[in-house]
Amino acid sequence: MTQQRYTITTALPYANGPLHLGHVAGVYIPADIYVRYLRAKNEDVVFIGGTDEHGVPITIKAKNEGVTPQQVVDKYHKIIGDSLKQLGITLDVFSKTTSKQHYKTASDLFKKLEGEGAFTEQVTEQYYDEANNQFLADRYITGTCPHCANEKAYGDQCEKCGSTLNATDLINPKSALSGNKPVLKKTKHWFLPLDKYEPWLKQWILEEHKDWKTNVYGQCKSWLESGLQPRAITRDLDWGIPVPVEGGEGKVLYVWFDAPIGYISFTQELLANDTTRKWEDYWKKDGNSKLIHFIGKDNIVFHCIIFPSMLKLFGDYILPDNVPANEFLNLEGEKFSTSQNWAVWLHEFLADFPDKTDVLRYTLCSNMPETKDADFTWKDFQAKNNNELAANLGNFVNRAFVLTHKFFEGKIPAPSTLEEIDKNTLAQAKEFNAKISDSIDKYRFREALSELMKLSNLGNKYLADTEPWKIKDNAQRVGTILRIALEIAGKISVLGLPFLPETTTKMATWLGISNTQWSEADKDILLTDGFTIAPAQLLFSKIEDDVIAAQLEKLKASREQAQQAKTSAVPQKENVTFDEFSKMDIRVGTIIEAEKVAKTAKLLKLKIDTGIDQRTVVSGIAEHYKPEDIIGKQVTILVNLAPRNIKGIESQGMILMAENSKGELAFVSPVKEIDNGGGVR
Ligand code: B3M
Ligand code: ZN
Repeated sequence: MTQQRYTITTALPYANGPLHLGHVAGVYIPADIYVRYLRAKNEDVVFIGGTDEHGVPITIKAKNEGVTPQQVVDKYHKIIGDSLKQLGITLDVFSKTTSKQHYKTASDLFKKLEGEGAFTEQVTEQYYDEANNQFLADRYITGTCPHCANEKAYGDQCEKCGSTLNATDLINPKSALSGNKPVLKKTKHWFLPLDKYEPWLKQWILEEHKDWKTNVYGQCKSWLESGLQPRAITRDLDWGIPVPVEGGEGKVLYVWFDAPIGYISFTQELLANDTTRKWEDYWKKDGNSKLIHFIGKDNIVFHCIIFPSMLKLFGDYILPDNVPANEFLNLEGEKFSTSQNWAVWLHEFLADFPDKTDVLRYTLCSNMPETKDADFTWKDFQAKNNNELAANLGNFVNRAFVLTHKFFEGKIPAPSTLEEIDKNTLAQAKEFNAKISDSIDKYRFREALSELMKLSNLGNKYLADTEPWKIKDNAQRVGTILRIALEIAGKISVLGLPFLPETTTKMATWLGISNTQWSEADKDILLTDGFTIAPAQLLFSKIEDDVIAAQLEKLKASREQAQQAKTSAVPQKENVTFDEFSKMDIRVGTIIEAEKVAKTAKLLKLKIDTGIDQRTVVSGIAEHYKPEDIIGKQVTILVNLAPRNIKGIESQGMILMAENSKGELAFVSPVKEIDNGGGVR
């Protein structure tokens, strides 16, 4: 049998924005821990990543910013790639789905399957913008939601009530390109007949993969039990990989068809000039590789059902051995939201905390959303740094180093006779290799990391129990104790490498350990007698309260900014003529009386001196202004609005108000006093 190999993939983020901590905790940290662990065990691994550069949202972003889609994806590919590198994510390749190789591989595979009759073709009716001569992707159609009457629902989803929609469900559909009403037009698409694969998928997942994580298995089960439908794998769009067969003109492959093929094409790019390894070794059955996809929960169906069906069709390809998908990470108790700018962006974190990459890795791993959604808070980040990394691990290593310098001039002492406590401690320390390995093998990264911290606890406790600093006239005993403490630090430097690569690499260097292979941690003795260790230095510096407060402030401020940008981004209403505008008689007036309207929360009854008369206006501002505070204020009033009866009061006109993104209202008042009755034009 060929030697065991591993093909490890990370979900390809869309290149239309930077990464936030949710992506990192869900995908990259667990994948990198797993891969570093495999490499430390001398396993043969390829670690694949890159950006997903197709799809409608990228074209929309480009259009909004007045640049080409290629410019958008190039920009974010770089930001994402750089930030992952800085975080110590050791991908072997970080490519993009706009690469030449990818176009070739994806087209070839499509052509092959098409030639074999693997797809079905269907003609459907889709919205078409006649002014722009093009079919409209669902995201390019807006209209009124049939469920909640939101007038700005998209053709695939209403963001107000959360319903999934078909573009044809929208009332009053409008093209986002021309603003016109789109027309329905026939178009042909290729479909992947997933229904045909249902029996096989049921057997393969539900029977043969009971070992998958419960959240993953459960989602697959519910998909499979509700019945699979054929899925369109082509789109009418001009951004993507052209459909490479006859009749495909003007159409591209659906982004979710080409993106997972990226894992294959990126492996091809990685090994193109490799003389000892071939890409097939990591993808074809006789290469004996285990394929493992690290993804977030929203990608489960694509990686467990659709891509495996494709791989099976490709022929002699391997299928995923496991898909350890994570749930979501929240931020300060709320969902990450790109549009609301409620996010900690990885590249910004790295700019603010360039020396805290391990602290981030630690925080996100110890709080990984493995079985349920988890929460990142800045306070927790601070606590993990100060109370766990600095106070436990950092303190232990520092004490062992300080004492070795104090009593042995920094030279690693040779051990002598072992007492009971020494033997016990060494025996306990020895168990950690198996414990941590077992947890990582089961994709339980939180558990693995907590074991690592227990090893550090063991070291701290050993020093506290033996109190070497109190021993008088027994250098041998002190030497033995310090040697054991340093050996535990050595073990941590080996077993901690997947989690805290920067810290543990430092520790290994300080201790003179050159071989950090995983199996080394099984040894009682890792260190060399007499080696002069580095001077004692702090592994982790404390994070002060003001640093955390500043981050919380920044988070809130950026959300407010996003909200403001959104308000100003409300689309302009239809044009009016100057004559139409001139019909409105808007004047400056002064509030001379104000009182609440009984039994209402929002209404105030105002008396306004308009310069022409004194009149009553009912205004919905009671939640924003107290009656006593506004007497004497100048406001603007539309005086020729037809009188309306509001709660039994005749309202003669309307006060003009400005509204911010939070729905707060403010009077529109002249900035210098104007005589009542002064016109507004
Ligand atoms: N780009 C969706 C996402 O970023 C998609 C993943 C592709 S993995 C092949 O969540
Ligand atoms: Zn709705």
